[in-house]
Amino acid sequence: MKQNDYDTIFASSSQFRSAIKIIRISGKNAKKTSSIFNFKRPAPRTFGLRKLIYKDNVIDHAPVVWLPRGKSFTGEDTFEIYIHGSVVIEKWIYKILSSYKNFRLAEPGEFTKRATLNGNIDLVQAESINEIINTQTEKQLSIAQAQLDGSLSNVINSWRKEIIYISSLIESLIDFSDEDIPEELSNLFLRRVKKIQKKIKDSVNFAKVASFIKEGFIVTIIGKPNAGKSSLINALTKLNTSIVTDIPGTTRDLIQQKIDLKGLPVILYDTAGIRKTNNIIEKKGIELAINIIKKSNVILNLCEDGKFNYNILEKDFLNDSKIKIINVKTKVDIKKNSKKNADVEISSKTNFGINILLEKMYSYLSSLEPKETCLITSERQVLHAKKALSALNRINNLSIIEETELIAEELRLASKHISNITSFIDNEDVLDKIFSSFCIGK
Ligand SMILES: Nc1nc2c(ncn2[C@@H]2O[C@H](COP(=O)(O)OP(=O)(O)OP(=O)(O)O)[C@@H](O)[C@H]2O)c(=O)[nH]1
Ligand SMILES: [Mg+2]
Repeated sequence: MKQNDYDTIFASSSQFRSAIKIIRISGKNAKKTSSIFNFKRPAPRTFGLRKLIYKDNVIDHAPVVWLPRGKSFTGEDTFEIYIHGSVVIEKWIYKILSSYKNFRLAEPGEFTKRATLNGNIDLVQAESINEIINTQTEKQLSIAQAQLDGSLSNVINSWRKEIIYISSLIESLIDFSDEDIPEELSNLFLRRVKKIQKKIKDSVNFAKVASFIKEGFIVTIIGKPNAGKSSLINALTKLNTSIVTDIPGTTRDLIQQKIDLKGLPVILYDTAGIRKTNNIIEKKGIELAINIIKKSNVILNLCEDGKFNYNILEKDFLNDSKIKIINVKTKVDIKKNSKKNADVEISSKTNFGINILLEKMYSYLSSLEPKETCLITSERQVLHAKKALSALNRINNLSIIEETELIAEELRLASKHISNITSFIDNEDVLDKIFSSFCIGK
């Protein structure tokens, strides 16, 4: 533990004016809070309404809670003071506390870091606390909650146990001489290896979807100049997000707007119409359009005459089955009776077909969503899972009979990487990195 981990730290629940602010004081000297502010310490874990007084000045009337070590979030002695949410009261209390030896303002995430160091929560749970605070959709919240309540940690521990079990199988093989390794045992070994490889691989794959759930699925509107792309983004967002004119080549920049599609975060992109041009600005816009197409989950391929042009899509993407292309015929309020080869017909002017289009986008994107919520999500978690998977995959090329020791070594490595997902094993750099993205007070 670093020297400053012995300090008593404090911070409030928010930096802004609010109805109530909770000032949390945690550490070896937290107990002194009651004598500093001249009030009687309530019984542990019960609210007591107190007058906070410092040098004869009344600072506030506030409920206070005393949480002795072992039964607090951080695991340390903790006081919580529920002050009226004034910045003046907050700053005054900070000033007084700071004047005492070994008291200081907490760093970002420092309370959670202490909870982790004291073994109250594991790394996955610590990360989930930040996720919960930053969550923007219900699905994202349920994934983060599953991490906090330990369900994900249980899954990860079950992987580790399985790898240890497989190790024990391989250890028992070492005892046999080469010829008479029982076939059932080697079959059992291979079956179990395959199974755990699949489990971890599925999780790594789902992590990608989890990142879309977090950052937003990408839906890109493309089509020839004047096809009605900007009018559509405006209709979908119900905002004047993008400039609309009857001059072909109006949009050059990538215009982006986030929408909430029945709980799914979606980033909509309006792009420059794709055509051959010598205009340098338009060319750059078309480049941007092509780049975002490659990252998209869904492409809305717009066309006003129903002759959908796949040139651009065919070249690069149609073999990527993960990108869903929806052919959208536009301006149906004016152009009628054309060929019916569109997936949806819309008019951004009258809103005809807009809800059907949203429904189609939703049904595809929600089909990508993993059904379960126990998912690894952070880059750190994915990195360790991938390393464990590589070690397990290397076993495929090893001989059970001749390379038992090497297999055992790969299994040890896999097990170590899996453990690293939930525990930090004296690596404070990992902790510092995780907690630096937290807000103060957490
Ligand atoms: N009647 C009618 N006109 C539309 C509709 N959607 C777009 N327009 C018109 O078509 C013209 C081009 O619309 P935009 O939305 O700017 O088309 P765009 O695809 O963004 O064009 P660029 O940015 O130049 O590539 C404008 O004059 C719009 O008013 C529609 O549903 N009905
Ligand atoms: Mg446009």
